[in-house]
Amino acid sequence: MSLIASDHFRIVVGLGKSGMSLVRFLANRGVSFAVADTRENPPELATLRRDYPQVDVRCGELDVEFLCRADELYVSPGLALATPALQAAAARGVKLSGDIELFARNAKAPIIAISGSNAKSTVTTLVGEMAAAAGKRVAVGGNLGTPALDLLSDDVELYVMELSSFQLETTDQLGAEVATVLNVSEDHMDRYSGLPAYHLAKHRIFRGARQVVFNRQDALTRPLLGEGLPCWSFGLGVPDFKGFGLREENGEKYLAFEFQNLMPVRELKIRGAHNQANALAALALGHAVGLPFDAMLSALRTFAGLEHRCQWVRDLDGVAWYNDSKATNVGAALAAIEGLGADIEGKLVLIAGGDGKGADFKDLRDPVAANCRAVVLMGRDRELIAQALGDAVPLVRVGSLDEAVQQCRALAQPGDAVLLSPACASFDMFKNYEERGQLFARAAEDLA
Ligand code: UMA
Ligand code: ADP
Repeated sequence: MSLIASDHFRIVVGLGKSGMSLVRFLANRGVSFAVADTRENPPELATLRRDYPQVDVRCGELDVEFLCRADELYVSPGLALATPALQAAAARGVKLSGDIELFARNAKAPIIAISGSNAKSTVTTLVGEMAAAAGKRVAVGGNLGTPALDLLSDDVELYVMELSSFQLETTDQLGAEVATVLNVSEDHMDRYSGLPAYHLAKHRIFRGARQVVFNRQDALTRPLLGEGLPCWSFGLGVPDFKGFGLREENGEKYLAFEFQNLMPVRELKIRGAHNQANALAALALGHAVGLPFDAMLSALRTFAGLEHRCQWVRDLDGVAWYNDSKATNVGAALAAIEGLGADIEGKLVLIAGGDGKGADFKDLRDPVAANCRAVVLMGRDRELIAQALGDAVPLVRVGSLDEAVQQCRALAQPGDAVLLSPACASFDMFKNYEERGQLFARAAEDLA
């Protein structure tokens, strides 16, 4: 039975991947609905017309009168709730909701809910692999991969969901078995009035949660409403009661839980301190839902990381090339610069720049000065980064990614690493971060 009233009329706003999953969900349950999108030709229009020709679709500027025919709007995470037409409809009593709210109301298995400014996809995938290693029928998705509603099935024993702040804005009661915000640093400042508003959106993940995981090294990850809930923690320090962390014994560093060493850190395939934190977060989430340690540790031993996240591309003349195209904000680039910078003999030659989404780049200056030989800058906001970096290291401006790769070849010395970690979104020059990463890897591989 679906927990959705069938006598109401809904409008799906936004016809991308999540919009199309809403269409399938509502159509399968016989709910009456229409679709709107501000774009003249939204990505799923052809699919909708082919599979659901009877559905009324309005493309182009949102029409408030049309929206007000609905009791409830399911708004794409890609559209700001502050959009005037949505606010006008809300002011006239139309409820604004989203796919994750519907997912939560209809999911029958426990949900592990994962948000944060960075590391969401890595931790979500890792927890999914841990659950699979433990023999659970697990469904993994959300902001990553398959849209939430497409995962719903009576067969699923555990949902592992990556959730963005945009998705959480339209979610009232998630009711997760365990929820976490992995870390909080500036991102999407073009959608939020500032860090407090973004922080508030992320913390909606804790609504209705039965357990919480927080990061001991980031106070902004502690739930504001967590009083009385069982709390587990992770961090790179020595763990205490209900904590996951690192402990050193006889010169060997271990992943540890409370007073028990679990596994030597060197057995992890993923590199860098940030990835040790990610492994600990995944262990904490898995432990909270009762996954056994042996299965979780075996998943940790085999997980080699995701594409475009500090991914090794090749070695050439003593220089290693890394693709970290997924670093679409300053916090992610900082983790890569500091994590990789500490791991190599020489210095980094960094490629940065793109669509900065309104970020402040000043936090890059000191880590860049400490770890980089030079920075190659490209994209729309390259001058903003140049201003923030000042005279920390030599800066080279380029007009294309191919030119950036050529410049890095000339600048890097044996022992160095070239790192694409842009601290920016890719949309000013590329279709998405995947395309940026693939083009970088191809250009690096083509170097002779
Ligand atoms: N758009 C319009 N008009 C509309 C609707 C959308 O102009 O009426 C534009 C907006 O610029 C928007 C973009 O289209 O940003 C994409 O919107 P969409 O509705 O087509 O998006 P979906 O394909 O449904 O993808 C969304 C998530 N996208 C965003 O949050 C921007 C996907 O996350 C998610 O995988 C998918 O739902 C399934 O759940 C992507 C993402 O970039 C990967 N997320 C951000 C991030 O990770 O930083 C939050
Ligand atoms: P998300 O899904 O939140 O974007 P990903 O797992 O895709 O997270 O990683 C995105 C980027 O974040 C990577 O490119 C990496 O450099 C950086 N990163 C990974 N782990 C951490 C961490 N624990 N803290 C900060 N940044 C991280």
